[in-house]
Amino acid sequence: TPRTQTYGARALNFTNPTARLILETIERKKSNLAVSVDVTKSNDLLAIIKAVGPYVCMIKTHIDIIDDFDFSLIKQLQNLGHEYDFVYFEDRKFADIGNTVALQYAGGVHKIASWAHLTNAHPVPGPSIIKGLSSVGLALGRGLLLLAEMSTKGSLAVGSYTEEAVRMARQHKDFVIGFIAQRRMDGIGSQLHEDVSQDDFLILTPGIGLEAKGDAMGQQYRTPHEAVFESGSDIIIVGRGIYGTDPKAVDAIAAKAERYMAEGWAAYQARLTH
Ligand code: BMP
Repeated sequence: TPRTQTYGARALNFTNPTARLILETIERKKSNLAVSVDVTKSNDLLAIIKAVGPYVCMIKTHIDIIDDFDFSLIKQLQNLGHEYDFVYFEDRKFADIGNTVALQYAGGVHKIASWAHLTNAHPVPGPSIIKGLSSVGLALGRGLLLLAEMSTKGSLAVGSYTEEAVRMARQHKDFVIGFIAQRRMDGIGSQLHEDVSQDDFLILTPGIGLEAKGDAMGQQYRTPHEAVFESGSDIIIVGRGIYGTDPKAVDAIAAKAERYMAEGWAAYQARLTH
């Protein structure tokens, strides 16, 4: 099963080029760490990416929180991506009708589809949201994650909602390559007599922290070991646990990234042999 396959071997489970690129990058860099850089100044964003670049397979952005955004920032982000060998995940959380999300994904100020390898969507509108986004992203080789679960206290993405999200993904495996979730989704949402044993989806897990248990706004943290070893997650997403409160403290930020990378990889290696 995917849980005990190496990342490199799993690249062959996918036809989507972004899924393959992510798995090959993880294998090459021996890092299943994604850093979520939620800062509001372009210069801080670039400085943090430079600091963590050697230790990550992925950088997750919220491009719409950048106060001084100018499209020239994108070229600089792409250069760093090539220099340090990681992919971009724009955490846009699309949630509208197909026609609207296609416009939001392709255009506006941020032109997400033109640079983000990966983005995500809430399954709440139903399969039409995948149709809308794939009408833009599929031909570009992009990938989509569905938010099957969330890390926050009181999340409504549970039970049959989560199951339906997995069913939607199974119907669109060319474009939907995985989930934002807190655990593996293997077998979840499968219909009677359906063979889903060969299904592979990437599980990306936010709400990861080694020190805090949560924040003042409902975020809940688990450790890399809990996520990757116990729950079978593939990629840990870490934000404030790495960049802390001072975006200028780049040495400390690099050291933290190295630590999370080591913890995430150790948990994966333990998983392979258990
Ligand atoms: P932090 O590690 O600083 O708590 O940041 C977590 C990041 O992951 C944020 O960018 C947030 O938007 C995102 N996220 C989350 O925390 N929980 C989810 O369920 C889904 C998310 O995208």
